[in-house]
Amino acid sequence: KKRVFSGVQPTGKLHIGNYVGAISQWAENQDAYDNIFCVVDLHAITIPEAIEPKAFRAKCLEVAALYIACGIDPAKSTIFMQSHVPEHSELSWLLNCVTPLGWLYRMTQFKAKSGGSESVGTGLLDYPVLMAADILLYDTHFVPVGDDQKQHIEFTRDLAQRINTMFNAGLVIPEAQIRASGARVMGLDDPESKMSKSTGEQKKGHSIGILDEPNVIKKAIMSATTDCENEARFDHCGPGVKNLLTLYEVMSKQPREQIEAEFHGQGYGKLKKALVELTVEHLRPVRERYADLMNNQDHLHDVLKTGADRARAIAGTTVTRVRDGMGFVRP
Ligand code: AQP
Repeated sequence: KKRVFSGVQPTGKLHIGNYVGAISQWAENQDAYDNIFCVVDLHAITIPEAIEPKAFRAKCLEVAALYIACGIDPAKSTIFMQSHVPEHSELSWLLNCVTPLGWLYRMTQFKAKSGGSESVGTGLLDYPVLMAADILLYDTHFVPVGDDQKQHIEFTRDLAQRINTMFNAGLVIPEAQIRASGARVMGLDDPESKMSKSTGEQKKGHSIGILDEPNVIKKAIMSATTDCENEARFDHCGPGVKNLLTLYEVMSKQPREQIEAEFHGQGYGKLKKALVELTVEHLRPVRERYADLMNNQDHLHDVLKTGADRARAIAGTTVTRVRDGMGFVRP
């Protein structure tokens, strides 16, 4: 089987964009691949000002539990905490030394998150190298992610090619797996910008949290920004309505023509109400499974331990290959 690797940072409020763009895809395709899913806690500290240790620890466990609650089956997929596998940090250093600085300065995520400030941590600039290490450690073929991660996957491919050429490291060149619809869910309050975990935590009505209660979901969708016409056709409507239609499409799995026939020319109230119902019912079992998992955290810790053991076994062989290629003396 081909191998899949992906992860989510344990920061902010996990939202329907993370679910649609990433986690639900992982769950749906589980049987087709050898799956490795990681809670990327080392990435989360690239903005250290946002870290409060007690809340951070809880968030890491929350994300691991959410993976399972969203349908990732530990019997089929390896689930682990990035910091439990030290090879991520080690390969990251080896890759750092062959990464041209200019490649990192070009990354749009760094530009957006640093805002041009020189006082941000070096880890923020280095984020794509750690992500490349995550992916390359497991000889990954496919990386299912949202649209915003495209540039980081391109970077990973370029870096793998560079180290293969320089040191014959034999790294597998991965490919991004980005869904055709729903790869970039937009903010409900501002359909011009991507739905984001940090904004979702600060601003009510920006996102639909995966764990939000039905009344919170209802409020967010009913107050979503739409435009003043009555267009509900995918190729002719404004960005706010397109966002709602796309969420409806992904969760209902109905063809576009059927959705357009149902909602076009009807006023957006009908679309919003139907989307509330669909979203609440879609996320209800996730919330219930999540509550069960948090009530018995021993199971969660067992899953993470088993996952880290398997991940380490694979990661260790890759690091040895790269070390050998570079000419390090074996311990
Ligand atoms: N709005 C989105 N639509 C579709 N997919 C999305 N993803 C993120 N936002 C959307 C995908 O979710 C996965 C995990 O995200 P992450 O934690 O690695 O990345 P992120 O960019 O930090 O997430 P946020 O929500 O944008 O957080 P902040 O507020 O910190 O910037 C990835 O596969 C990502 O593509």
